[in-house]
Amino acid sequence: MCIPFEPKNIIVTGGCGFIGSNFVHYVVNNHPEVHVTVLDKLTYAGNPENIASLPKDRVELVVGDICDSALLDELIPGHDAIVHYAAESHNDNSINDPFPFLRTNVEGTYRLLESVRKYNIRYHHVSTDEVYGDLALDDPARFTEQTPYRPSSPYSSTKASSDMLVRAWTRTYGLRTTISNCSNNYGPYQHVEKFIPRQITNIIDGRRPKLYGSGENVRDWIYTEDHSSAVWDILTKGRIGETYLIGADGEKSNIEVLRMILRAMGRDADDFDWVADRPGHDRRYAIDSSKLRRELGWKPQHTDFAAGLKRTIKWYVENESWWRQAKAATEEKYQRNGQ
Ligand code: NAD
Ligand code: TDX
Repeated sequence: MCIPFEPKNIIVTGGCGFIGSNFVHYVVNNHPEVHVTVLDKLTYAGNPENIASLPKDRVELVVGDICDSALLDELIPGHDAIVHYAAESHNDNSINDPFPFLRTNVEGTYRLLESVRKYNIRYHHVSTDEVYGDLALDDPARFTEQTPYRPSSPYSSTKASSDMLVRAWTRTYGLRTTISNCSNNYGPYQHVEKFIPRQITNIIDGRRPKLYGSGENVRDWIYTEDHSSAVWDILTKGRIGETYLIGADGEKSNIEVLRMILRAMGRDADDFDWVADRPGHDRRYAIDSSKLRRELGWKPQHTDFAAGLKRTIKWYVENESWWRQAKAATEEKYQRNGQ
């Protein structure tokens, strides 16, 4: 029988990004006894507005780099857990310029692990299903915790490397860690470089959405808040040294998702452009999350994808000021790539 871990002071790295900030909101809303220190470098993907509405006595923002060991030494004492979200997270960027991915995703994780070792605090590592590579479109299999690592992109190879560091530091130094590998997240506050927000904001701007390759690639979608509740359950109830896959049975092809967006926004389902494919484009991701459900009793709450997509579209329509600044530069970058 596992005794639940009851953290009071946690550090959330990358807490101004899309998923990290959702987790901060989740903790503030559901666990009034917990104080959160967000450590975020505020790269192009980090926006302090994402957590600005939260009470200052519950959430403190420290602007800094996870690669800065001196800062970690200052920050960590007095905290009882780190939940590590900070990363360079976009596959297309990793293909154009892999180095920032090596630095933040690999060196950053190394720096954190060394500090965790020094101060002996609980560590949860947020990773991705992409470490397992891809599945064929007609393969009935899904990823499990036993699937061998086979990353395809510079991004996923750095995430896989970071997972390996966590496993090695856990076994060698006895750190108290867990790892989660989650499928594709969607919802408000996602950067406009990513598939769903890019298409929604293109339509708002009167541009045609852009579909890579054949459009048949499959992603397994989960609403961000369900990812956050799963990470909380793993942090507090997960078995030390274990990996848990997080997914909500949300497989859909890209063309299916795009047509749902077009219809929900009152446009013709064929009103989009086919563009150059992503090099090495993973075909299909699919998660079997039965270990997490069985062991920790976790269940996703937002499984109606059409409803989640409508909420997400509404948010982008109503929060143009949040994304407007990033849109032009993002599209220029895509245009240079023929995408
Ligand atoms: P994001 O790009 O929206 O946010 C990343 C955050 O990390 C930003 O706030 C950024 O400023 C911060 N950051 C980057 N480098 C940093 C550094 N060196 N030091 C401190 N902060 C730094 O990413 P996201 O989509 O929210 O993803 C968060 C995590 O979840 C990542 O680890 C990612 O691999 C993982 N993940 C994402 C998905 C997805 O669908 N987006 C799915 C599974 C797992
Ligand atoms: O304009 C586009 N057109 C298009 O067809 C974009 C931006 C993407 N795509 C395709 C590529 C993918 O098959 O849509 C799919 C989703 O693309 P992304 O949003 O870039 O996500 P993906 O590459 O699947 O990776 C995401 O999920 C796993 C996150 O970005 C990662 O951080 C996470 O680890």
